Amino acid sequence: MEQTFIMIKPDGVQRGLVGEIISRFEKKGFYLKGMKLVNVDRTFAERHYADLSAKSFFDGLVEYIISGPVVAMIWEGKNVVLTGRKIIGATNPSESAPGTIRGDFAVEIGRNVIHGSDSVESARKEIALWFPDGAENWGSSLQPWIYE
Ligand code: 3AN
Repeated sequence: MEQTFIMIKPDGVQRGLVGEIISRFEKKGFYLKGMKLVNVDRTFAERHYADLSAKSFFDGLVEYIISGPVVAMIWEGKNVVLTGRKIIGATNPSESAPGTIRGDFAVEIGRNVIHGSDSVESARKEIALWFPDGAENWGSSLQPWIYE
């Protein structure tokens, strides 16, 4: 089944939003397949955000991501990449709808609490970068109540 990479950024960890965010993905019906609290170094952060290296905000973005521990996760489920982006909300919190994570908990684009892969291909690359040993293998006995 489809997987996505979700990262709770340093502001989300420092503000005590880890449980709230995990809860939203769990309650939706997605499965947590990998999770770690980790401090990434500059080189790693630059690799994660390599596609944005030409942007004016790149240096600030890297500083932000290395400023404290992040929670890196693999979530699995039907259409989890796209649905995960909807749960997260628009990049700029002033445009993200109430009810989304950024809509409910963020004000600034440069402190927007959470990252989610933007495509199945990005998810594959990001999971390989953050979880080189892959995901955990477990199935839930409740699956028939969520998936046909
Ligand atoms: P998303 O995280 O919604 O996929 P991207 O990939 O365009 O958005 O941007 C990655 C991250 O870069 C954002 N989460 C945000 O932290 C930061 N970012 C994007 N645009 C800006 C901006 N204009 N100013 C500052 N930071 C930005």
